[in-house]
Amino acid sequence: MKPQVLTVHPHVQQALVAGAPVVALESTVIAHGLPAPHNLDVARRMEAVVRSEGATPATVAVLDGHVRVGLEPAELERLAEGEVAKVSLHTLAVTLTRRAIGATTVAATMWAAAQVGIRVFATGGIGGVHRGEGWDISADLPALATLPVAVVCSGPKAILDLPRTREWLETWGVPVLGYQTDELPAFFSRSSGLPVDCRVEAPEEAAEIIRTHLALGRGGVLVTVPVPAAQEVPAEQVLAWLAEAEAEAHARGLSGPTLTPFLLNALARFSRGATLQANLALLVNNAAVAARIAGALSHA
Ligand code: PSU
Ligand code: MN
Repeated sequence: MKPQVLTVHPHVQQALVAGAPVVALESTVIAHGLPAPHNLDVARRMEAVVRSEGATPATVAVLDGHVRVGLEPAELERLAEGEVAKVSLHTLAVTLTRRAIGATTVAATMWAAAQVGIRVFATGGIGGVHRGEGWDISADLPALATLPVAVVCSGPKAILDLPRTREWLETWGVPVLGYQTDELPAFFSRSSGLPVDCRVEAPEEAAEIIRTHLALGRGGVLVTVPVPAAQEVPAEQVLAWLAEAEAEAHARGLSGPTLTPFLLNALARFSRGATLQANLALLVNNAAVAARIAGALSHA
C-alpha cells in the first residue's frame, strides 16, 4: 500500500477548498537559516503578516513521519529548538521513514505545496549554483523548473554564484519576475547587475503571469522582491565578508548541506548583525507580497 505521507492542517484545507488565498512557508530558514530567538520570532511574524494580508499561512515541516502543511504554534516552536534535520528532496523519504523531525528546504516545501494545490510560497532566498569550481547546485533549482508553484523571494542567497544561477533558471525555463525592480535582487542587497525577465509593479500583474505560466503545465515561477531599502547591506560589503567566510568554511572542510547555514551565520558575525537584520526584514516583506499575490490569484 502507498504510504500516506501528507497531512494538511484543517485551516489550510478549508482555505484550499474555498479557493481562498494560501501561502506556503518553509522551515529550513527557521531551523538552520537563522539564530534563536530570531528564528521563531520571524516565523511567527511571517505567519502573522500573511494573515493580516487576508491569506492563510501554511508552514511546511516533517513531523512524526508526515509532511505537515500548516503547523500548530507549539510545532513551530519545536522546529526552532533542538536538533532538526535539513530536508531536501533527496532526504525526504529517509526523514519520513525514520520519523525524524525535519525542516523543509525550498525544494521540499515546493513539492508539498504542489501536492496540495498551493500556488504561492514565500521565503528569503533560494538555493542555487554555489561559487567556485565544484558542482554544488541546490535542489531548489530543479524544483523550480518542474513544480507548479510561484516562489516569492529576494533572489538567490548572496553566498551563491548569481550569474550562473541566473543562467540556470533561463536554461530550464523558469520565468524570473522582478517585483518593482528591473534587476535580480541579491538577497541582502537590492541589485545584482543581472536582469529579470519582466518587471511587475503590482500583485495583480504578477498573478496574471503566474496564472498563465502555470497553465502551460511546466514548472514554477520566481518572483523576486528586493530587501526593504532601510535594511539593505551593500553588495561590495557582503562580498568582502563572504570571501572571509568562504576561507573559514574551506579551512574547516565544510561542504554540502552544512555550507549554506555556516556561510549565513559567518556573514551575520562579520557584519555585526547587519545581514541578519536584512534577512529578517526581507522574510517578513516577502511573506506580505506573497499573500497579496495569492489574494490576486484567488480572485480569478
Ligand atoms: N532562505 C533564507 N535562509 C535559508 C534558506 C533560504 O533566508 O537558510 C534555506 C532554504 O531552505 C533553501 C536552502 O532551500 O537554504 C538551500 O540550501 P542548499 O544550498 O543546501 O540547497
Ligand atoms: Mn548543496
